[in-house]
Amino acid sequence: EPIKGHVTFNHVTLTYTKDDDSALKDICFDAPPGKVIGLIGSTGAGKTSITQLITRFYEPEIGEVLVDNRSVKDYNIKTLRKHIGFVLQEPFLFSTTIKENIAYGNPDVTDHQIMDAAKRAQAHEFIMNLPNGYETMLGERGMGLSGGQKQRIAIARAICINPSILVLDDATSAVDMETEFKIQKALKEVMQGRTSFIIAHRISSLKHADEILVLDEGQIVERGTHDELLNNDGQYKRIYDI
Ligand code: DGT
Ligand code: MG
Repeated sequence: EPIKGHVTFNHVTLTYTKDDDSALKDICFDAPPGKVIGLIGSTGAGKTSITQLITRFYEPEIGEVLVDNRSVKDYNIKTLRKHIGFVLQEPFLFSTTIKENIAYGNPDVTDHQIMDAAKRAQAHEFIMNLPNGYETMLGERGMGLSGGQKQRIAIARAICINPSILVLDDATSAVDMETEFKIQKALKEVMQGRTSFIIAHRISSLKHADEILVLDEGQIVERGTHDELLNNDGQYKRIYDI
């Protein structure tokens, strides 16, 4: 049965080390397929930790994490991870061609799919302006590309994986707002019926999320849509006003 990507957290508490405070405290939310969930909050608030529990990179101390109403513990970990796409702020690129970098981890992908993914990730145009287009060789860790260009290559890679759950962890931080908006629109289209998490520091990145969770010191302190949160006059509004 295909994974749809419905993610549920039931009273999840995560403690990395015994002596430390919990990194996550009593986290509850429901992310049905088709929805875009935004995560915002100051550094160390627990945003990345939440997404790492979905892949069972860590186990919660208390509570449970469900995918499609089934505990992540009951999944074969490889199967589970195959269905979750992560794009990180500083993506890992290899010293090979752009094309190989986009296809990385997905040997079956066709040239057509690679180009389509690059278009959606707003990467096609700059790739075509490189001396050898998709065959352009990158240096170590993607040398030769800007931070925002590397991020867009990584997003194209994630699109090719066709994930049931997509996590963008500060993945468009180096991309201008207009391009970011185009990428998000394209992702919303490709992720139809599946679930996306967008972690961001700037509020403009989350404007169109279906639900935004505002985290502070491991707790969800506010939740709602962009408009609802602006009306709340809480932490989200304060970040917005800066
Ligand atoms: P960011 O990326 O700087 O905006 O911060 P978040 O919101 O992604 O925070 P996160 O989830 O990385 O960290 C939450 C807390 O957990 C923070 O106090 C650091 C701690 N923490 C994160 N990862 C680890 C880990 O692998 N080991 C230990 N011991 N602590 C960790
Ligand atoms: Mg983080």
